Amino acid sequence: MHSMPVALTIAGSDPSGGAGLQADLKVFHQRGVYGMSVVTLLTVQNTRAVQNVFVLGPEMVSAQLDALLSDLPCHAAKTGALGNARVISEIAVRAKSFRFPLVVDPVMASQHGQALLDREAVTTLKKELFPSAFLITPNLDEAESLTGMKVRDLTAMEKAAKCMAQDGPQAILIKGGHLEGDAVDLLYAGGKVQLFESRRIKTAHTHGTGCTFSAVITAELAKSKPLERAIQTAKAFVSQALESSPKLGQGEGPLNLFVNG
Ligand code: PXL
Repeated sequence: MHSMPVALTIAGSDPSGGAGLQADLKVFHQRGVYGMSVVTLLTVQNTRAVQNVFVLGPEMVSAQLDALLSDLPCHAAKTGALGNARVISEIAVRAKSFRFPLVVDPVMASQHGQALLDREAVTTLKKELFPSAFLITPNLDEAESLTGMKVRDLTAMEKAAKCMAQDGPQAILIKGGHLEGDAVDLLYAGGKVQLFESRRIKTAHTHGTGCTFSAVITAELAKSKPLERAIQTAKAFVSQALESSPKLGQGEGPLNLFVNG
């Protein structure tokens, strides 16, 4: 364990503080990890809707990254919403020399369905960034976009994970949160399949669930925890955070990021 574990999020801004880089930083802090952030895009949003998205120029993204990594330590990083192919390419060039695990959360849309990634950028994500990823964490919709397969049950999840492994990430975790029944996630790593189950929690307040989940995993990796432990911690954290969501705002509110998971 590092004396002060440090994690980095490369993600979009959600000014409502429930998702995006704001959620990531809160989660890093809550898990005892010093958090840094590189902004890729700005959203104008509240719990009701995303009103606008502005993607930064790739040179601004890479300049932020270079400023941080030429100065501060970093023990794990994650990516969230990346906006477009040019931003992804800039990050991918640098990710080749990361000496710490990179978690790629292939965010494609906001909670309300607003696109946070161009269609053409999906190919760039797969071809350029996935080879440097330690872990990718697609949900069912993202797994479908990434593979062109229908992914709605465990058998298809296993097939899709094996398909995505060919793009180069060391581990693939497909989140089954939108399956019928219990939430079952499927991990494919080192040629092995493993399932992680948790109870389904009924709540309208799910804004930032995916960001929170991948941020907990990244924080645990920054503390040198093994991947399976990190996933278990993330599932427990998200379950508790959903169960005790503070019901803020008039739309789909944030989770309770004060839990101990
Ligand atoms: O949860 C996906 C996500 C990621 N990044 C930003 C978002 C959202 C969802 O709303 O706003 C900036």
